[in-house]
Amino acid sequence: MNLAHSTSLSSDVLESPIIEIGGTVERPLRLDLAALREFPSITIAPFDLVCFSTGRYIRPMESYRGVPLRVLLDAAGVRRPDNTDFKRTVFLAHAHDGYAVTFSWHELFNTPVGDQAIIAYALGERELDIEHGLPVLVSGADNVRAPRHMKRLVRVDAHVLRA
Ligand SMILES: Nc1nc2c(c(=O)[nH]1)N[C@H]1C(S)=C(S)[C@@H](COP(=O)(O)O)O[C@H]1N2
Ligand SMILES: [Mo]
Repeated sequence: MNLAHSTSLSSDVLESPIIEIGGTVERPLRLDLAALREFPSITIAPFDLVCFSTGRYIRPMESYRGVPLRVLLDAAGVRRPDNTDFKRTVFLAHAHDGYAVTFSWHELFNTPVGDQAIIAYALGERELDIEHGLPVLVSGADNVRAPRHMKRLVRVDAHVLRA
């Protein structure tokens, strides 16, 4: 029996997911599910999941509940006093499988997209589990939803782009 393999399998499937907020922030965060639930949560409206690349209709999604991404970014300290770097900051969100998507500071903090970009832990009446993507990073205001419906988010890093 391959012990290393079985150890990584069990930590994948059984352990509660951890989310990290890092990169160019004042206070990097490392949150388990219990810590995530301490933050104020919102729900987003049900929507149809559609793939951007193929136009394929995937399935209807019920209302997700979770913590707005910008709430966590604020907790991590994205804006620094006497510094306008935030205007050139983008956030790269990484999933367990290497899938990654961007958000910009402006869309999260200064457009309606930010009102509905959440890290979700519940769907309809049910708690999500890892099999259903827990935790799902979902952008509820996107025109086509699948690209930023990211299953198994692991971290979000702030990057300040150079002009
Ligand atoms: N973690 C992760 N989330 C992801 C993806 C991925 O590759 N990895 N692909 C996205 C894309 S392009 C699509 S079309 C949908 C596919 O959703 P499904 O796998 O639930 O059918 O998931 C989105 N979320
Ligand atoms: Mo897709």
